[in-house]
Amino acid sequence: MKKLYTLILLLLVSITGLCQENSDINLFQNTEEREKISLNGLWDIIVDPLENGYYSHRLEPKPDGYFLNKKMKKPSDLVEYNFDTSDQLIVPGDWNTQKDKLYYYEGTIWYKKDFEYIKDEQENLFLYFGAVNYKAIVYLNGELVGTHEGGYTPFQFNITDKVKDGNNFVVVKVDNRRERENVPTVNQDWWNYGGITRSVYLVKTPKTFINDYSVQLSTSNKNEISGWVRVKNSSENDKVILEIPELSKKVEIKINNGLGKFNFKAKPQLWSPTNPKLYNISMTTTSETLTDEIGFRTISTDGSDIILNGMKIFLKGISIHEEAPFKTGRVTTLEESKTLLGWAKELGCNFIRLAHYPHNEQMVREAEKMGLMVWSEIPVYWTVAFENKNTYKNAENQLSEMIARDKNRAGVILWSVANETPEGEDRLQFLDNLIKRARSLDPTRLITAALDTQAEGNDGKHIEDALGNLVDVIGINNYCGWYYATPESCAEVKWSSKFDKPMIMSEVGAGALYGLHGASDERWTEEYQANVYENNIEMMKNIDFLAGVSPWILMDFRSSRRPLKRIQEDFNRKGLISEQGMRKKAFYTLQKYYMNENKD
Ligand code: GCB
Repeated sequence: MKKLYTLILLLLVSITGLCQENSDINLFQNTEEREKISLNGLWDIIVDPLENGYYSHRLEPKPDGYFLNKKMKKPSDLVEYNFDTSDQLIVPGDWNTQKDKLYYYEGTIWYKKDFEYIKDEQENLFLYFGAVNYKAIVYLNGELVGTHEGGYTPFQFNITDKVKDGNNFVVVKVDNRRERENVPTVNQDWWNYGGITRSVYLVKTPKTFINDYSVQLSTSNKNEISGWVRVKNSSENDKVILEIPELSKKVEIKINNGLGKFNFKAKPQLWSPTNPKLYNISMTTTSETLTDEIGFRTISTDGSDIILNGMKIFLKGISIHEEAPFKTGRVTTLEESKTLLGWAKELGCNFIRLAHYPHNEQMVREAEKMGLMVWSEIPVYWTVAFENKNTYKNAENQLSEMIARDKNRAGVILWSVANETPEGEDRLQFLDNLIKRARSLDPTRLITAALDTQAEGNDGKHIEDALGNLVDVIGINNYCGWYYATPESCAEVKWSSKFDKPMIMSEVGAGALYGLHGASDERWTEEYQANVYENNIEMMKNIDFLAGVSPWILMDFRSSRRPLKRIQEDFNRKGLISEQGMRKKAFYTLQKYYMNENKD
């Protein structure tokens, strides 16, 4: 029966052609490895809480807004702003932690950067942003080139026809105001770091260029590698040569209407946490060669088990926010990502939950190299406006951009569509649509969501939220011993589920201030936090459908919901490590559990 179902699903996928190669998202694969000019560094900025540089006093868009980057030419000129003598901010980076007066700022800041360019008729030029939180309106030399909404995914614009020989300037209006219809919505338990938070590049390509590709194990035969490559401005008879030297493969791919599909026999070593093997690949056309590192593996479920490469695996994980260790603010360097991931490894993890939005690409690539399986999610968090069509479109776009960027990462095993959303018809329809979209873009990975909607019975907790029907793996967020009950009572809590599916305890935890010691029933002490972990671990050992754990959270992180002075000081203190890198007692409690856990 199961086999028949899989067969029908595969047929449907191939008949309808619903696959990532047909995605309308236009994003480069592997931007870091392309020929590019970095626009990172200092940008001139103007803080504009009233959007004076955008709207007239009649609240109409100004034709001569700040994006024109006007200069005074003669003494009688009136120009009430000047980028060249303004403040500056570093890109990539959030603005909140760069200037004290911007700590709480939510609104518009204009960014401007000058650059020199020598035009080459044989080339295309793109302006690429790793991420801007939240809304970006982008101008080149005073002309609009495009807009983007959503703070955690990349976007790019073709500026070949707009760039000039010599001096050019980019202006970006960045607005991180929270709005009810946005994704995320107005309330969230993390800092709303604004700004151009990830790298900005000018990416050069030949006229005919490889835009995107997918290379992975075939879903129907694990002795085959299959995929596709998309070539822009291709002509008839164009081809791409795909090489994987270590597997002695050199494959010629014919391009038809910009798309080339391939499928060939190969027996690569499979990627896994204990052997995170990646292969160097290259793709060559007559005008360029692109390289990447690709891992191959299979991921599926069987009843309540998660199956990696045909074998059951228990996910020993930890949740992580994209917050920089030692200095707070957004992660901006590879070293910061490596520090966070190194701590996860030290804990004994083979899995990380990257909460609550797509983290930067280097983080995902580094995790993959270190043998960490990844849960990646979009910020459909709490009570987004499920009934609103534009909110849905926005969420779907963020999901599609996340999948477009990371579809080649063997490390990513789970796409999560939501966190702690309240039950209801609009929500179920919204998430059903998102899940269908995720499956159509990527039929090779598992879909999950974190739920906090468990029913209470005399016999314990019961998982019956209808969302459980739609996902492959059920994430459960539960704070026994912190938001309810005493820590000691947690060991006895029993769980049951209506679904024959794997469950990941995607959040569990308690707050503690590093260095605060006391009794194990005294809030905020390291002892209390460790007590909560000890008892929740006992509880989890009794859940026979438990396939993994990712407690909340690796490191203390900034949140404007956490005002308690002397303890929180604007930090959510549920970290196992303080923001200064100090390990709390519970770090060792979880480490001991993972080191002794031989379920996989
Ligand atoms: C949750 C949320 C997470 C919060 C956490 C907490 O359930 O998913 O974003 O930070 O609880 O600390 O309350």
